[in-house]
Amino acid sequence: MKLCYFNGRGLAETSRLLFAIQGEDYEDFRYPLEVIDFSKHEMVKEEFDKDKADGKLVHSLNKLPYLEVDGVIIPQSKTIERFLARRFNMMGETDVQGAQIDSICECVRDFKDLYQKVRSLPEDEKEKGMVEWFTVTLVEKLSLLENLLGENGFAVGNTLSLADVVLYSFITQFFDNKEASYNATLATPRLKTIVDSVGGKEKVVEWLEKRPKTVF
Ligand SMILES: N[C@@H](CCC(=O)N[C@@H](CS)C(=O)NCC(=O)O)C(=O)O
Repeated sequence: MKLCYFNGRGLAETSRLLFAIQGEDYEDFRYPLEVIDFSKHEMVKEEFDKDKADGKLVHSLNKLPYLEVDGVIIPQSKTIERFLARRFNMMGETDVQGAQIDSICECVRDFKDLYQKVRSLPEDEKEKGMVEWFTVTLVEKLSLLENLLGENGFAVGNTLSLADVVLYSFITQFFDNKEASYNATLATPRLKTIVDSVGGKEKVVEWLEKRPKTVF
């Protein structure tokens, strides 16, 4: 399989984590990307732009990431994550567990969308907005999410699933202020246990050490 994205963590990193945990070989293709001004989305990505202009990316609607499997192009990061999770037996043991896993991942997606509103606050309101987000809003959201999580160290069922990896990735990889996001889990022991347990996995530690160091 070939996972194609920019040279960043972004929308591809959860899939890369799934590959790392599974110990599965794949091509981790990364278009070069030079960030000029992140806040204004100013970036140089000449090779991507050329392939896009040459019509080479139409099967992913000119967007990244995509996953290539047996010559088939699969776009959309969440679809790729669920596909890999199914392949790696990380979508639960029943269709109901699969739906529970999916729900948790969608909750995380909602939280990320909500956070984008805080990120786009005017500069003079941002600092206050961030404090409020990490100490009140996120803590409240995580407390509600805690009700969906299992008590035995896994989000759903008795084995590691996509939900565990998505939760780990959300708390430890997504935010700029990683200390604040981790601290927001202190009142949610089930979630914290999951985050600590995924982060303690040898294959995850190895991947974090060996992956390219990128700005996002
Ligand atoms: N919903 C899509 C969004 C894909 C997307 O917007 N990707 C961005 C990079 S994060 C992209 O390809 N941007 C290049 C461009 O729009 O020129 C997903 O989750 O995969």
